[in-house]
Amino acid sequence: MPPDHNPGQPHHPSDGHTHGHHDGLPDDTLWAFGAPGTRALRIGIGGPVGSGKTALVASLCRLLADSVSIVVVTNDIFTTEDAEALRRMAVLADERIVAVETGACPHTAIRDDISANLDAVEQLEAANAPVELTFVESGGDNLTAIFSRALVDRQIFVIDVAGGDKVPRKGGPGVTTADLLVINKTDLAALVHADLAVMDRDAKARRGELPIAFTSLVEPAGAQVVADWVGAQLAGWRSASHAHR
Ligand SMILES: Nc1nc2c(ncn2[C@@H]2O[C@H](COP(=O)(O)OP(=O)(O)O)[C@@H](O)[C@H]2O)c(=O)[nH]1
Ligand SMILES: [Mg+2]
Repeated sequence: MPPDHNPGQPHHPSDGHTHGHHDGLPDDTLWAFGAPGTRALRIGIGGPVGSGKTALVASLCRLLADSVSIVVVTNDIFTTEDAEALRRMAVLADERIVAVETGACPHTAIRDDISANLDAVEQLEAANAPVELTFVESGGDNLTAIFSRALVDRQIFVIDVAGGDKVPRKGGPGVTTADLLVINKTDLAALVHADLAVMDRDAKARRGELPIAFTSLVEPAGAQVVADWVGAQLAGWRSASHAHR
């Protein structure tokens, strides 16, 4: 059970708590506020524009939605394009997908002023109850965008090989600290002369023991390795809830 959890007191970020008091705890205790298992597991999906975040959300929904109740919040700067794309792909019922329009600063809406996202998440989870898994796709901007631990329990950072094999070496908090680093578009590696072994080595140097997944989402089961990781997180979330009872 997470040491900071108190079942009698909802731990809401708007009452001034931050994730800072989690510092130094083992990663498995880093669930966002609230009792593990009493709500959906929330997973953030961040990374630069075009790296494949929406494609990953779509693939994960295709792989998991038969067995898990899923909702998705997308963040776009001025449009609801990602949400519309997911609806067109019909990976979930329309009412399970909601867009937050973030205005100028997409990273602010997932890291600093998370209230619009948290409202969207809570409303979506309530309207589609019971929800087991919530994805929050960030509006991509650059390598620095990460999610507040008050918004999501786990975060996946997606980069792609098309930017060249230097990207993991450049580091940044997404590459370095995300719970899972996805290096996408491996199908394009040869075309852009990106060396996957170099990306793997540099990413490991930045991340230590944290996991890395190479994907090609143009392949039908390209996201299976990520779906397996999500399944393991979900199992951890559920067993944390049992341990808590
Ligand atoms: N070749 C290739 N294209 C991909 C892959 N994943 C995504 N794409 C394409 O990359 C573009 C951007 O993907 P999208 O999911 O919208 O990126 P986002 O901005 O991070 O959400 C789209 O045209 C996708 O079809 C991949 O693994 N391989
Ligand atoms: Mg997108």
